[in-house]
Amino acid sequence: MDHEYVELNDLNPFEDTHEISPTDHEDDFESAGPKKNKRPLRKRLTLTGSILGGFLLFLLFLLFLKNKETGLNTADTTVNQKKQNYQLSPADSVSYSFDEKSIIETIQNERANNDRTSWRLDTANNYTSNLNYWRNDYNKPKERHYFFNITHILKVDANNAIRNLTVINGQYPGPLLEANSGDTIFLHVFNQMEDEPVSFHLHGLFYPNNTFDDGASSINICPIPPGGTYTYRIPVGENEYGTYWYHSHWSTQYADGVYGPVILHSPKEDANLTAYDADRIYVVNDYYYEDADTLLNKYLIPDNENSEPTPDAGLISGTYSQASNYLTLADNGTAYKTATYYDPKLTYRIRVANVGFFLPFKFSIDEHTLSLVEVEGTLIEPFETSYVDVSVGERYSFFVNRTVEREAYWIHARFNTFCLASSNSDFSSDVMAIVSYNKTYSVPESKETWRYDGGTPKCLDFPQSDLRTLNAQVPMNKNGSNRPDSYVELDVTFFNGAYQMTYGYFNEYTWKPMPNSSTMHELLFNENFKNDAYKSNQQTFTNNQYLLNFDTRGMIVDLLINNFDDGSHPFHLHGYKFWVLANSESGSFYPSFYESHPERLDLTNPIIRDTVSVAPFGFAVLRVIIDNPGIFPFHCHIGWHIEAGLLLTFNALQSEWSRQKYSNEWANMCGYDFADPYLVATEIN
Ligand SMILES: [Cu+2]
Repeated sequence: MDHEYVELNDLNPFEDTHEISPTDHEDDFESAGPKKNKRPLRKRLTLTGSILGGFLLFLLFLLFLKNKETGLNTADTTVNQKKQNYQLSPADSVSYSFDEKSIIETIQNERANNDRTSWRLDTANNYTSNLNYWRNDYNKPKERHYFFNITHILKVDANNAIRNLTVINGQYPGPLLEANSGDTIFLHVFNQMEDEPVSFHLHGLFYPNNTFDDGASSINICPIPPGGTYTYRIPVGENEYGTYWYHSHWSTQYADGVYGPVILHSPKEDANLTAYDADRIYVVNDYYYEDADTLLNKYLIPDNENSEPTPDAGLISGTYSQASNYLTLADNGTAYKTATYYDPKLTYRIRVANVGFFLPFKFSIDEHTLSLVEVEGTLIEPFETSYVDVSVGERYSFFVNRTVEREAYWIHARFNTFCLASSNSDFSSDVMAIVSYNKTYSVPESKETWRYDGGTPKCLDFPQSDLRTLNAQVPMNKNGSNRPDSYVELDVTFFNGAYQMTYGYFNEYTWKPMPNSSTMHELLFNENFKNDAYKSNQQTFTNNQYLLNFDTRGMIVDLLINNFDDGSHPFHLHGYKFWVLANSESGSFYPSFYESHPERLDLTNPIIRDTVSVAPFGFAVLRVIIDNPGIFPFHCHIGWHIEAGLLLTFNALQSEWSRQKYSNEWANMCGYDFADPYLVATEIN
């Protein structure tokens, strides 16, 4: 047991304080473990020096017992020890630690003064890349070690609401992760929560030869149980660069704060872009005043078709207050809006990601044009626009040009409330942040040009045909036809099933997470599951897992998605990017259309991306080449819809990935009996 580990628990300021007797304490540890839908009382132990030694021995003994029961290895793999181990090879290994002790002390001091603001990450600084640092390391592959400590912070005054957040290293939102192409990211996670598992997914990354660590709970991996640690090893391919993000892939957890941006740098990318000397990312999300698991339990109830919880607010890089008086405070109000300074002498590359749970938004900067150059790691022919629509999970980067010179401007993320099932009059859909070109400035007037035109309300994304991949050719069948080697028709619906519960369906299949295991784990170790999936059947459905099995390297596969639902769905495929051959707000696409309606396909240089929104009653045709072995979920990225089962799984090249190495830690994490809010929700009658 590492001394610092105990000290952190002892000092934990995220927990309400009260004195407890040794007897209470014993009960607390004996009943440690997951508790369904019930947050245990937070307790802080205040121990005098005389009983500290005895307590430590007692704790070690309990941990020993607990390890014997669960197979967990919490005693000898603390984050601190791992940090020391990895520092043994300094030549090619860099650690990015965080000063947790300093954050804790600051928060404690603040609470003593009845002031709670330092739970906020300073995103105006943290979400700015140090380009020289990364460029100096080009073509020198390194291990990049990041350390995440996951806790709840209770009753914070977070953007107009007193609520609990789930946070990384004591702050909200999560820190920027960066790497160069060819590096390997090691994400060391210590789950310090008592009541929830956690799992991390880096959205859009390919995880070459290691999809065991993709992080999708109960699909690629079992989540990290309360008190557990795990290290995700994430190789970054030579051709992986651009704008990404990470989030918890456990249930609805990322809506409570477990997310952040990712930037991958590359000389190959730089060579194709205008030279730039500053790089900044904004993450934008819809925001709820209640915990996501509480909202999920209200959403997944009988006879509640398509009534997703309505967000209460929107945030830009973790901050925005809807209260108008905050917006008039140019300097004192910086805690209530994100204010970023642009040096007028520099060329800025600006990135934006929708890290939300439900709604798309329209991103713009007053009196600026945006020149889009990159979409989800794909370089495009520069596209000039005054705004860009961003659905959940999508990312863009662009250069900006001022059309009028002022000292400051508003950024707008205009949320599309036409996508809501029911309106919320408190939700101000125009979410704002500041860009200033002077270090001092007065608050500008809003010059937003978007107006509701009175037409039919629509929940639509950017026209994908405006986005043209740079220097690319669509992979075509060797026989010269428009048809791929194989296609899969996917009809998307939401309808009432058992107990009048509404679920999301691909064809007749809805997903439920496999309890206490993962699809990948079952495919490796469960003979029945393996035999079923691994026959020559391209489509199988076992234990609520809808699998598309492709075991020929290089085969071209099209997904023909017909959306028969009245909502938009931003679909995301893990570990791959797809060519958007078609994406239309009306009509359908059937296999005979390859010959009868070839005009519905864009076969020149359409956009290649990992997330695309399919309009209500619209369709999309997405083409992939099967070249990355592993297990990859394909799902709607609206958090509520994942939990409603709108998810299937690619089983790509099983003959290859099943021979890859996985760690004992990966295999041993399954079998832990964690509480599953999804299962709790479905128990309601
Ligand atoms: Cu959806």
